[in-house]
Amino acid sequence: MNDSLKKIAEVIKKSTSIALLTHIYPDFDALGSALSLYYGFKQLGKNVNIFICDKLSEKQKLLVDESVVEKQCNSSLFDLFISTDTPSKKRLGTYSENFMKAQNSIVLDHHKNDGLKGTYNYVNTNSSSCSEISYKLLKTLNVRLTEEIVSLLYMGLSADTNSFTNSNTNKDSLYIAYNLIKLGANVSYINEIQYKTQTPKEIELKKYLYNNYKIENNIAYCLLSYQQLQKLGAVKADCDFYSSELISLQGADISFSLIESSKNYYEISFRSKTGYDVRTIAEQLGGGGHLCAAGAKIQGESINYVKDIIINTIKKFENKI
Ligand SMILES: [Mn+2]
Repeated sequence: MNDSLKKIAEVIKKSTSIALLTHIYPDFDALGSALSLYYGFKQLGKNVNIFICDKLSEKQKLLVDESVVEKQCNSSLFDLFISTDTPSKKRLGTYSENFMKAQNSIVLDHHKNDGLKGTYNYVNTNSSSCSEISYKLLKTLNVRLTEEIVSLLYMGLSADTNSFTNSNTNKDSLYIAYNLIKLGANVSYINEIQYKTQTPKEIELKKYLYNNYKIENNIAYCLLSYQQLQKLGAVKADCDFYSSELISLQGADISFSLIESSKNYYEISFRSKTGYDVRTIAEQLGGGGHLCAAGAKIQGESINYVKDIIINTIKKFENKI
């Protein structure tokens, strides 16, 4: 059951020290939704810290000030925990215990909930991004929407709609984008970094993708072992574009990337064309997400063994919606 943003704003106003969390392997929406709140709460005079377990990609570091992110979380210093863009406890990674044990907590999300519950919850699966929810919350709190804040929100909104091309693009997401631009979001810089910049590493990673992807019936995929990942000098976040790049292939209805992020630990990212549901497939593998973009994390003895599990799961559950 959802609490109103007004109620959530009251809880935030009453708190003094806030810990902000978001999901493991944060994407731009995770960063936009959490960091915009970070700067907003600072304005309200709160003591606020943001904790993220994983390393940011090279591109993310061009749009986000990584130096504000902290690693060591001492729960006793906070009277409120807030998680953004995260549907399950598992997705909070090493901070899940801090969140679960918190006296006072808030879940803000736009995924179908997968068990993560706060003392207060605002989950809206009709929102294209969690950044949209952060925007509404900051407005409810009467925070001054600075250029820095609206740029972070626009970054998240634009990323989760894939620059307003995904099926979650609608009049609401475009109207919020319009407002963010009106308030000074640095659209051209964000677009330049998100969609028009290729770092040398990204080109190497694209080469790897196009030399190694496979297409089996209507499924396009690419495997990347831990050894390869290290050889490419990349972290998992650098390869987040793989599944969306593959779904653009003609004939592919479902795509996935399978990345061994550390020895025998695999990250799967799914994409689908309209009419296919990858959330159900990800859920079968212990993950979650949206109809057209989902993910899961599994352990396995070899990359090919895990790949077979995924393909079999897709074949079993790919029924058109
Ligand atoms: Mn999101």
